[in-house]
Amino acid sequence: MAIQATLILIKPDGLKKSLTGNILTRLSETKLEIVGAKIVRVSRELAEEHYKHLKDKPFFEDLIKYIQGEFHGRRKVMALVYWGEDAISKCRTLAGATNPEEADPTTIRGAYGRITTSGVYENVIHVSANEKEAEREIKLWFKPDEIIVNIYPTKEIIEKEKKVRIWA
Ligand code: DAT
Ligand code: MG
Repeated sequence: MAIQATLILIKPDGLKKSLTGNILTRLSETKLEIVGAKIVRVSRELAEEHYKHLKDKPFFEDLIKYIQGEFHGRRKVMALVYWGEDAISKCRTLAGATNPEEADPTTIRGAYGRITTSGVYENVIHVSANEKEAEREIKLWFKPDEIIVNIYPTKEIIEKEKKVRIWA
């Protein structure tokens, strides 16, 4: 038994189909703690970095378009960090198999996912697959201050002459 963190993304199809509540309700069965949550506009750069291990796959370009929301009208996903005992396997089990047509119907992907006629796996949710991937992905999607527990070591630096947006 290990205390783990995992990145969860509710993908653009999940948001478009108003499945956020259903998905969060299913994930609450794990009794894990949500320690970070936000809506993210996904840049091409972020999408490519997130899926960089799949760069050579024939479906890579569609995957990037899908996670960027190009098939669902708005560039957004909901990103969450779930934290607690065996977080990764608990969330992966609830999410179900990668191929939504093969996923057990009682899982999130089995219940809500589909493969489009052009072959895109619209599988509603992303869950980090292992601890190494979770660390890489959480650090990619979240800043330390956006997570309310100290999962990974941090450091403080002084940043000068940095352009930031504030409320006008
Ligand atoms: P998972 O999301 O279950 O961790 P993965 O990391 O192997 O699966 O792949 C990332 C995403 O890429 C997956 O959620 C859907 C897409 N994908 C994987 N294999 C695919 C395939 N054969 N055809 C189309 N999309 C695929
Ligand atoms: Mg994966």
